[in-house]
Amino acid sequence: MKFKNAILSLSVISSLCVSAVAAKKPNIIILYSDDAGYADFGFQPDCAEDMKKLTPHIDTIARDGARLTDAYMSGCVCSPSRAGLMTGRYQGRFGYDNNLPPGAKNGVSLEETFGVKRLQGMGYKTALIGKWHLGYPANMHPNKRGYDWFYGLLQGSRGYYPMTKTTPHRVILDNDKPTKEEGYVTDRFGDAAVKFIKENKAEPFYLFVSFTAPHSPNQPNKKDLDRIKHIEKKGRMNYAGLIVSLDDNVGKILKAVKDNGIEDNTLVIFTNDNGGQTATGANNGKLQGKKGTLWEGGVRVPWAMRWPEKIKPGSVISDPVISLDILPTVIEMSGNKVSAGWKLDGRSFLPLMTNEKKSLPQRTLHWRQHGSKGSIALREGKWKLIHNRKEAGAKPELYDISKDIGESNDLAAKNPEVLKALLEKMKVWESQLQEPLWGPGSPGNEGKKKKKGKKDKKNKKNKEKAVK
Ligand SMILES: [Ca+2]
Repeated sequence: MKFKNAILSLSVISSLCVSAVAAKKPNIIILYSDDAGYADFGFQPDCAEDMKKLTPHIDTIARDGARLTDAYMSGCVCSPSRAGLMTGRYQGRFGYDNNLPPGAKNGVSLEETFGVKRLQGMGYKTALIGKWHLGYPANMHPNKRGYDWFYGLLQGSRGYYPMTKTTPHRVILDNDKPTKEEGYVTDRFGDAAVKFIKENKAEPFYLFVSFTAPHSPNQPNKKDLDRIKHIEKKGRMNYAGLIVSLDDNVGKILKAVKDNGIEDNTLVIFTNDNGGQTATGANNGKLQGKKGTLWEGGVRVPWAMRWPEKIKPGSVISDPVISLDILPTVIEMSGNKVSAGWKLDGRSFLPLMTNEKKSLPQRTLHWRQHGSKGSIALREGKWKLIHNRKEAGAKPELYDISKDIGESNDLAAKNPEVLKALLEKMKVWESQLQEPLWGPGSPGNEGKKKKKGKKDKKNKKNKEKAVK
């Protein structure tokens, strides 16, 4: 009898241990690049020839996990895209169609709750390393929106080398304290991420590494010049240098995850904030358009993710996924439920990661920029509808994205019924949005012409002085 009781106790203890292990919440790491090209990563099937060997570390994320073929951001430029991802809501719902100008008094409305704030309340240790670009006022600071630790810049970009003259929005802050100008910026962010992982390995954490690379200015690390010398065009070569450093630092972070023994229980997502900026050297491959447009080249992004416990190595996920889905996925992974009251726009892609499902029910994805007179687009199944309303006389165009990823063959005239139904959906969605709170399309901003001379002078004044 005693023996039986002992066996029973042992089994109770062991089942308690099992449930304790099972209950350990997974860690989340989001590695976010800035303005990178769709064809500029080795893991992309149509990777540009000159970049094929430059991203070995990022490529391992796809190799050891999954590559997404139809991944999107909710915005086509930096700031709105981040606003959507971090709140889990279409940013147009709170007037965030446009980029946030340097030093603006606005930001993400204080009525919106950042997803990370919810995770903080669910026992996650949270950090944002790198670019913020979601509000300058003190009450919109990352520490106020749910990040325990902020190590980065408030503005949208900065020089990669120490600056002789910095500003409160460009300097790298450690929470609210300016740090000394030293080191190469991408390395500083990689090192900070490693530090955070080491210090927080024992608890579930949510780490968002918001690299500024490869956003301009194109200032590669001098030590990397040999690795990019095969690229002839100078702009493209220097851009590639930013990518090389990004990849090295992703490698550093992946190594820290392994060395700290948390690899199996950590989801790592690598993606990019908007379409590639071809003007500064990015290559979007077959996609039409670039950053700042609603063509696929403006919103479709490279995306790889790894989670050894759940994702089978070498998986390919082709069901469309949008950045708005990250928050509901992470909430589900943490063992919690999304509340209807949060009014999120995305849905969890957990069943796609675990291969429980190959696809989820069809839905409609939407985009808009510059308010009700700006461009608007949607995707539903194989169809992409785009209306560049800013161009005089432009009509809605319809593409079969499954066969025509480059959006070159307009099928609107041949499919009037599809066009009509999708236009109606577009109208219903748009009726739920606010006009932009600032910038193009905001009240009082319509028809405003840029004062070119004055603006150029201002830009020159603000130009960063990088010390190399
Ligand atoms: Ca960007």
